[in-house]
This record gives sequence, C-alpha cells and structure tokens, in this order.
Amino acid sequence: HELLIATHNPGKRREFAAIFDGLGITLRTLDDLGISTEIEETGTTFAENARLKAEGYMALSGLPTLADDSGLEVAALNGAPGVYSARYGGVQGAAQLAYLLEQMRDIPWHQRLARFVCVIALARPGYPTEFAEGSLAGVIELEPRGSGGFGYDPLFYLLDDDKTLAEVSAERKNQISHRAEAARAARELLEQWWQA
Ligand code: ITT
Repeated sequence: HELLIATHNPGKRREFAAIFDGLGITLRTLDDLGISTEIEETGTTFAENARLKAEGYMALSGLPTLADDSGLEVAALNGAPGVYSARYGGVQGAAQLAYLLEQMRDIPWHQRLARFVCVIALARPGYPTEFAEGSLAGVIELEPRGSGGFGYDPLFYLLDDDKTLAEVSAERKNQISHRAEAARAARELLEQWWQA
C-alpha cells in the first residue's frame, strides 16, 4: 500500500518515516512525486488545515494522502501561536524561539504551561476524509536547550524527563509526542482501510 506523506517540513517527514517503519506501507513524499505546489492553509483550526492539505495533495497525486497540521498552544498566550506556529512573529528558526521568549518575558515558570497539538487528516479518493489527533503537555523553558527534533522543541520542557524535547532521543520523542499519538490512531484507520 502506498501513502503520500504530504508535508514540506523535513522534521515531520523524518518522524513519520520512523513511526511508520516496518508496517508494510510504502511512504511517498512530495519530493518523490515532484510536487512543489504549496496548498494554502486558510483554515482557523488544525483540523481544517489538515483537511485542506490532505485533500489538496490527494487531488494533485491521486494517492491516499496523510497531512499533519500541528502547533504549539501556550496557555498564558491564550493558545497562541496555535495554527500560526510555523509563521509566528513573521520569523523562522532561532529567531522564532527568541520571539516566543520575548512574548513570555514576564510570565513566571509556574504559568508557562503549554501543549503541542497534532491533527492528522487521511484522505483517499472516493471516501470521506478521516482524522486522528494527539497532544503533549510541557512547560515553555526560559532558554533553549538541545539540538534534536525541530521547531519549538528546544523550548519545550518535559516534566517526566527533566529535559527539553530537543534533548531527548528521537526514539523517545516518537514514543511520547503529539505526532506519535496521532500517528498511532492514524495507523488504526489505515489498517481498517486496507483490511477490506
Ligand atoms: P507542512 O504544512 O508542509 O506540513 P509546516 O511546518 O508549515 O509544514 P504546520 O503548518 O503544521 O506545518 O506548522 C507546524 C509548526 O508547528 C511547525 O513549523 C513548528 O513550528 C511547530 N511544531 C509542530 N510540531 C512540532 C514539533 O514536534 N516540535 C516542534 N515544533 C513543532
């Protein structure tokens, strides 16, 4: 069975490849298919954007397609950056971490609760799109630590591990992450699809 992992984000791609390893699914990427089109994310929720990407890239590829819309929700920022996580502050990379820290400059440690959210949409020709979700709770650190993962991982402190998500191993992240939880639920949907 073939499944298009429809993301331009190499961090997500790497994690899905590891999480779905050994399941007998042939994963295709947008690069494999020569698709460079960017589907515009005009939704206001993770689910809407995941649907737009899954259905849009399915239409372009003709393949069953998985899309991930995910982000960071900070309680003290009323859930920001949320669906705007990839373009928060209009900057990327290290500047984005600095921007988040600046927004939270006056917020004390005990009020820095946050969570990562991942919504996966699974689209296939002729069927309604299905969804799978996951989340992970943590605390926004006072400074970045670690070099693993991607995005906001160096600022995401895990109470159980006493480490940031960028300091734990890739294997550990793929056990506990929002994406791993959503991918496990997605895997069950795929098994149902392909049983019939
Ligand atoms: P695609 O739309 O091509 O999949 P994207 O990076 O633009 O790639 P999103 O719109 O879903 O994807 O934005 C997700 C952003 O949320 C991502 O760029 C990170 O900033 C953040 N994010 C999501 N999951 C994360 C994770 O596991 N670790 C750190 N940051 C994460």
